[in-house]
Amino acid sequence: MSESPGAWKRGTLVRGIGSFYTARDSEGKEFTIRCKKKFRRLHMTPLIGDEVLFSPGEGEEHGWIEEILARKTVCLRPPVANVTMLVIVLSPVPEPDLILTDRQISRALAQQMEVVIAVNKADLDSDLAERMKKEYAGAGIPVFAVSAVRREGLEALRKIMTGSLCCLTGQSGVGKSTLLNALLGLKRETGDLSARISRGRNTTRETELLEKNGIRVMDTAGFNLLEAEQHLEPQKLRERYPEFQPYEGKCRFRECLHDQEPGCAVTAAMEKGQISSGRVERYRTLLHEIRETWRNRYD
Ligand SMILES: Nc1nc2c(ncn2[C@@H]2O[C@H](COP(=O)(O)OP(=O)(O)OP(=O)(O)O)[C@@H](O)[C@H]2O)c(=O)[nH]1
Ligand SMILES: [Mg+2]
Ligand SMILES: [Zn+2]
Repeated sequence: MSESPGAWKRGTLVRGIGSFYTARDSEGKEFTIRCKKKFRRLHMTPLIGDEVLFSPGEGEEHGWIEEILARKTVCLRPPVANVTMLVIVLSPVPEPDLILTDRQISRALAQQMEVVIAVNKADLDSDLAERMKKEYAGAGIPVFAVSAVRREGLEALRKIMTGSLCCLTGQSGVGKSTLLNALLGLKRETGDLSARISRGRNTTRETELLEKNGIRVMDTAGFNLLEAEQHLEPQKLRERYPEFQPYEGKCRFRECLHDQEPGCAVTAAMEKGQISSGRVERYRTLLHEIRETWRNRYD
């Protein structure tokens, strides 16, 4: 094994199973490497998307992760590093859970990630994408209508994804893996909806970073729940709503949280139809939840 830093290589973690990871170097060559114990002592878990320095193994032998380089961004759910564009996939079935979507948007924007929404299965319902466009226009989030099975609407999505490290996320069964296959021209495993429910688990269980034709994108396991954010001050939440920004400082109270305060400019804008009422209502639900978590933070 090459022990000296001079023999270390640089790569991106693209897959991982247990303590074994696959690093891909800039030429696309893959190496199996393991995580050294020192990282566990430092409470550092390598994440897919991490840039690492590693000592390659000799022959069949695996190598070792030597350093994890500073992360640009980090997500806990799905657990990934360095994502610069979050692609939230929604579909008519399973039905969108917009509070889950808003939680993801809020966390992504807090790290200056770009966010786009892909409304898949447009072949089943062409209306949903239009509704989502209205819902998220104020937040400046582009919405794309696509059908992974009919291969429709893919070009516009490919175009916006090019040049970013993208991560597909969304509930189980919305078609993330099918969409990724269609975007990159691959044939990876996807799952039948009824089979999934009877098995009670996701089709995709491991995060994987795929690269082709200048697109770098992660497929992740779907999830249906995201816990309240810990350590977020309630008054910081409003900063993550781009559509509130034109009204900040215009409420009667300087510290207005846009909840039920009288003279609230956000409420007035919502009543005039200038801000989506759904976004405001879900913001308030999240605000109450974060307040509760914040109040109990020392328990
Ligand atoms: N009608 C229709 N069905 C689709 C489309 N895209 C995917 N599906 C179906 O949706 C089901 C789930 O697709 P997957 O790609 O496995 O979903 P996933 O989001 O990756 O799910 P997890 O890996 O469990 O998170 C499969 O039966 C797909 O054939 C689409 O554009 N239209
Ligand atoms: Mg999948
Ligand atoms: Zn207000």
